[in-house]
Amino acid sequence: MEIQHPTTDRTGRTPEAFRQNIVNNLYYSRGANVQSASNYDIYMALSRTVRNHLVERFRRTVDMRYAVNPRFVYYLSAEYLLGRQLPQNLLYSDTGELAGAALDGSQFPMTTMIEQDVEPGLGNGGLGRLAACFLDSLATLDIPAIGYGIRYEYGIFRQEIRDGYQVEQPDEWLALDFPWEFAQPDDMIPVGFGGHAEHYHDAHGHVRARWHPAEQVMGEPHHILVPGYGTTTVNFLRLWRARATAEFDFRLFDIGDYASAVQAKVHSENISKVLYPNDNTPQGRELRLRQQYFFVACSLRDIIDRFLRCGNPIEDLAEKVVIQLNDTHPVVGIPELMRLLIDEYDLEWHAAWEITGRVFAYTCHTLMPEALEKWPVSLFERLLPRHMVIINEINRRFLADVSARYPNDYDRLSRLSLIEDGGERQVRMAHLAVVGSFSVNGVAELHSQLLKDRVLRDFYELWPERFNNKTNGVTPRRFIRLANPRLSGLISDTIGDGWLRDLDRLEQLESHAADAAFRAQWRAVKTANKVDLAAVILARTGCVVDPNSMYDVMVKRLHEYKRQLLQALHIITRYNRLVADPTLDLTPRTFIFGAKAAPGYYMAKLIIKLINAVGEVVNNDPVAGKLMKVVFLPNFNVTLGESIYPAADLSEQISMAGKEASGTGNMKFALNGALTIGTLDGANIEIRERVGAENFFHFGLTVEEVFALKAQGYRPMDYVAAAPELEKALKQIASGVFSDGDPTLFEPIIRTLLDRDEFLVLADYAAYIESQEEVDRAYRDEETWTQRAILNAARCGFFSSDRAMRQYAEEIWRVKSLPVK
Ligand code: 26Q
Repeated sequence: MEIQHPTTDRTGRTPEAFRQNIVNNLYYSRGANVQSASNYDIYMALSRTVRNHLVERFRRTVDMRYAVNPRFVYYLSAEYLLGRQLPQNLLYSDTGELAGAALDGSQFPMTTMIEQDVEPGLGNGGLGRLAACFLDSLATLDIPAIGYGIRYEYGIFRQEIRDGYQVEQPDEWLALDFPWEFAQPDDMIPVGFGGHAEHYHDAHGHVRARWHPAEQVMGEPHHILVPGYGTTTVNFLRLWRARATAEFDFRLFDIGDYASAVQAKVHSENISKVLYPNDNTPQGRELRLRQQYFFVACSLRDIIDRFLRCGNPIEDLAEKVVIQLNDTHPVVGIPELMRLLIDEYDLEWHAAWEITGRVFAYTCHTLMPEALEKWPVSLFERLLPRHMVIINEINRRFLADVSARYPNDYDRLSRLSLIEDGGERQVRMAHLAVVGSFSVNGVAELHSQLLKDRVLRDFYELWPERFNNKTNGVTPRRFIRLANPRLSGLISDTIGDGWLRDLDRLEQLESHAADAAFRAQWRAVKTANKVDLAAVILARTGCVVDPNSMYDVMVKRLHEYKRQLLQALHIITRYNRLVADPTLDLTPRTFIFGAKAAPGYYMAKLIIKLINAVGEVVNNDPVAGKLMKVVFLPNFNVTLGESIYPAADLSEQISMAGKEASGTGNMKFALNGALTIGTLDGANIEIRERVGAENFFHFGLTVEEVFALKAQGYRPMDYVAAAPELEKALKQIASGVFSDGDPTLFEPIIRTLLDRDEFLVLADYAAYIESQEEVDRAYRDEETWTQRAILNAARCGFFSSDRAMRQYAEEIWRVKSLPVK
């Protein structure tokens, strides 16, 4: 059959054609007409119409790559936090104006349409959002790339705040049809679990192994298009949904066993049911390991099939395929590829290991020892018996090499081993990742250095050439252009619109920082964004805030190491100063928080309650309430972030030094013209280096000082004794000032702070307060503040994910951009 490619745009780019397409979609796929249509009908018809505009580019991208057979990078990630698709796809397909014209004068305004667009929350926080930014940049750079992940039926929970407490609600993002995906039920891939490995002699008399899984599950692929900005390329994200095998469906007819057949089906399909809501603390549940193996097995099968379909021989896999592992979550891919190469493609161990080690590259996103994933050997043996045998063999050969290099160094062997001994034996996934990859990268300079010096030190001694840094970045399309259209307009009016694909051009704003007229425009943008956010705050919390006050913002996952508590102590201190002296001339501030806590993280949830409780007291105080407000915005997610970053004056990045691998919110704020108050942690250090120390409020212990203090024996009480205001704040929390006189409620918080204070909140308190006083003074000089804000944005072009992806492409992947002709 001759395949006809469309030579003209089938979708039509005139307002009339666009309108007609909406009407046709409405009529034929919704069975509705304009008179009968609901908001959702029109939203679906509009989204399908917009998607159609991307399909032609997508087909051209796929067909061209099939013909050229280039080297591909595959990004494996258990999480993707994509954010809303409609505004992005309107922008990237350049149909925003057409759509606006089509809806103009109807009862279906664009804002209503966008409100219908549900964001797929298939991730927890930084790591998942980074993956989404990377996909955006890869497409924009025309790099042949495919993202692989899991199509969770329930993404990150929806957070409600009731009586100051977090309440989790299921995220039913698929309750209505999701218009942006293409399901491919005709392209399922089988995945095995359990059973045993059998050894047999092949035709040549060689001993070989074959895995006989006890259980089989099917992976059903779903595509989401990933368009590049300002280019023809449209890549895609392939997400796997778990489906029971047809066999189960047949068994359902066996009435005698009907109930257990349905149960078995449910068991299979549970794999992609829900995202684990932990961030930076792994949960060692069997289902989680099943999720990981499920999506990795489907993805590798898919990658190899695509490779072979292009006519390549399996021995050449590493020439055409490079796989980036987003943290340890997909690391089971290493033994899985070994299994495929050895058991299914008959390669010798040595050849298979050589290929595997040239295919995988590993990104580490953590510094927390407890966040390093480990799985009990017993669980592995039961779920993936063949993989456990392969891991043991990898370990045996690896440790033999180490012994040859460091004879009789048994401590080193046990430190390096892929298996942790002593107590329950566990597979160390980060060790497996390093041993099986040719590249190991951290996500900011400091983080990469700490990996070499501490977390993975023994491995660095073995293979220094494997270690490298790739500082994170964020996409300027979503986090400036879409989130902050006012600022984007001002920037484009000033320096043209080339910055959207070349963020270093923001440098050209620098000379305008000295121009009072430009500063006034910049301020007008910020004020308008603050007015918009005030409306959001009012709608979500009922709290009235003053857009003329400083917006001091801390939005991120709730974690003790991120130290939301430090900000809470600062707020209480300010409050006390105002109550003590109502004439005090403090800079008016609005403290804005947004944070989800892992549902099982007791302390994190109690900190949310504390922040709300402090807000309750402060906001209702006749004196203090005039000069400060504390708001906690429920359900912080990508969409909410898009209305918060543009409105912030001050960005809080106050983790204990040595704990935040990079942070990416810090970049989003700086690019939107907020100043940062922060510790010398993660990418804060690089932001400060670039914007200049005079445009950054830094405080607190450095990593070296943190280590020294801990080594010498940290005594939190010393810091309480030295700071009467701190002592007072703690006493207030402990005595029930923020809990209607109940001294028990926040006792656990007081206890962790006074007993152990693992994250040195009290040690950094005084420096933080002092730095906040400096912020107060600086904010009063409006012109200088604005100048500093402009310089922050102008000097942060480096933090574009385009730059990050270029570095990965050149320095790790050796993949080239391949524009669609
Ligand atoms: C693992 C096993 C079982 C269940 C959950 C997990 C799990 C899930 C998510 C472990 C960790 C995460 C997420 C980690 C994360 O978001 N890390 C952040 O990554 C960002 C991007 O590199 C950095 O900017 C942040 O500093 C880092 O905290």
